[in-house]
Amino acid sequence: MLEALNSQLNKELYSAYLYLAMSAHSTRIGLKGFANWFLVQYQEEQTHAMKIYDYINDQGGQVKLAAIEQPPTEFESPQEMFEKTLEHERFITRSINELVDLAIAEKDHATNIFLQWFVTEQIEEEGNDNEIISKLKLVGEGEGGGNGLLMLDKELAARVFTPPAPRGG
Ligand code: OFO
Repeated sequence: MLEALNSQLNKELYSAYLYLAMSAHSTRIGLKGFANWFLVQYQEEQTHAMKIYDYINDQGGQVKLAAIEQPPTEFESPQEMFEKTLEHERFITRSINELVDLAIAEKDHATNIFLQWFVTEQIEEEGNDNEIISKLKLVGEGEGGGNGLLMLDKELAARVFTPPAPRGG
């Protein structure tokens, strides 16, 4: 279980890295709202990683930090970024589900309960990505797609990072 949790910790750090790369790309192409959305996502992923880090420590396990894979640096379009995001989140969802399966198989009730937060979080993440992809498709199809994209950029600029409640609080 410990090995699988350390592997998930690495996946969460990669998620953060991937969204930071998308934020940088969005800034470069002039979409500040998209850049903000991905920067907030980067911050959220760091909190996911730290939740696992803290849990391993709390359980007296050994945190093992492995190399973080390099994320892509080029993306064809905003839609491609969100399609890649959804694809990645589906991969993370499968990974979390496998962790839950393992916790159940090992009768590790504490880890099973700990992982339920992630199960719920993945529903929200995939839902957000699907919603933005739908909007991007609408924008792409209509005339004056550029205007629609700028409106969506404005909407994504409003996303704010909310730090998780302090531990034990
Ligand atoms: Fe995107 O939820 Fe963590 O990885």
